[in-house]
Amino acid sequence: MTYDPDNIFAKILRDEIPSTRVYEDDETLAFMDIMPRVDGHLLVIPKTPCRNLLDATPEQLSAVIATTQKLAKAAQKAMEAQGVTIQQFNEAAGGQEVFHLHFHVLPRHEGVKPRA
Ligand code: DGP
Repeated sequence: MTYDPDNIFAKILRDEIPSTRVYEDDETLAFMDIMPRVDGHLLVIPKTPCRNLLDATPEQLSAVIATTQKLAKAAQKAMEAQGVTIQQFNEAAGGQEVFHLHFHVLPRHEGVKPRA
């Protein structure tokens, strides 16, 4: 599968469309999900082109997972959550809607189900 350089997250990376950025380093960017399924729902992406997990290099995966862990801890603390759910989808059949690798970080509170 090919990488479309005009996908929404590529445009966010280039600042062509607005986003609420919460973290950035040389390899990764994190921003708030525009359709949050829980309060504090954020997304972590690599800065380099990558369609999804199936397309990722070990270096991209390593950087994105490290940032995901960092932000899972920070989001849990900031939201006073008891846990964190990490989600990741690959290809349309796997539930992927935006074709730039991303990990969802969802702070979770006891008894609160994510919105559909
Ligand atoms: P998925 O590819 O199924 O993992 O879902 C993509 C997620 O991206 C979904 O939770 C909504 C979010 N999203 C879609 N468009 C935008 C956008 O323009 N800005 C932001 N911040 N999030 C978006």
